[in-house]
Amino acid sequence: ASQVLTKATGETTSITDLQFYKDTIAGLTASPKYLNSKYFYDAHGDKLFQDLMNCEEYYPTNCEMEIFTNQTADICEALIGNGDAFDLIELGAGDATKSTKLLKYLMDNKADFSYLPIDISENVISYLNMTLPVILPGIDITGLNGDYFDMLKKAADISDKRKVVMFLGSNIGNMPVADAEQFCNELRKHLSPGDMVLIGVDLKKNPATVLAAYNDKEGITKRFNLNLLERMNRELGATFDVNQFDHYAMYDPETGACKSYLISGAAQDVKIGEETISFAKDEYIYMEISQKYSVEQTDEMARKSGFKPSTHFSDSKDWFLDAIWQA
Ligand code: AVJ
Repeated sequence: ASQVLTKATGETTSITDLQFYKDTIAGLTASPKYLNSKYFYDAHGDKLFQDLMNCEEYYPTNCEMEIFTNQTADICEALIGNGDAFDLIELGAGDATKSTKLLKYLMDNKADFSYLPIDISENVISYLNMTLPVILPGIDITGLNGDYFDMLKKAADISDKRKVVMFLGSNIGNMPVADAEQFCNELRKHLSPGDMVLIGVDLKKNPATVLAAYNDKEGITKRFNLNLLERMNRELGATFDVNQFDHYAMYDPETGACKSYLISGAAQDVKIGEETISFAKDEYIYMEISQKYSVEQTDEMARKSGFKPSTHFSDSKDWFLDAIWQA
């Protein structure tokens, strides 16, 4: 029998109507099997990602934090431009630790802006709506929970001010290159001349450094991946035994693709809603890509999608790039 869920509103839905369920079944009945890493971020996943950002091997957050700490004024002055009021929209805001550096500078310097964080995690948006006004009294914040472009449209409906879109933390890396290009194209279509983008990109570097960041010794990345199976158990009533799956990460320095897989330790069947998914021993589920770019490739992607690449900000090791693109 199909399971029925009761939403916070009291409304009931069948799990088979959930987008999460539909995407899960599509991925696990495909060959080879895959899952969408955007579903990593439930409350447990948010916490595990926090732990990851604090772990020794995961360098991107520290690099971008160094950029935002040492070059706050230069970055903010570029965003403020001629001083006209603007909407500062952040795609995938997370805990906003990095952007808070910029927000604080903008508040201290009386910049005329509204902050519109967008995130796939409901948990993240309610947290930001509650905590940011405490940390930054007087901030004009409207958190939007949902997919990037749906929420970008909503943001455009709320206001017609100049838009500055931040897409930080190498979130763009969670798309294969072709999808990233298409994403930037679509982003450009949602913007007008005068608008700009601040994008954070993880750069190609020593392959061992990259691989270690996605294969940490403590096994946080493994738990981060396994959490998606546990989330299916929690939300979709799936029957995954996570002890029957192992994590495998690889980095290809030629293409810059860093990929994560879960490998089935045994032949096994897993029930999800009305479906039974069979795994062969050693079969993989493709979980996530974290694509790395060169600086030149980043500029190239901007141009291809109709932006003018302008200022580059990077850390002292040149491991990470925050770039400004003009619409
Ligand atoms: C949040 C997408 C930037 O790909 O580096 C961290 C997520 N995955 N470790 C990344 C992640 C495994 C992270 N992003």
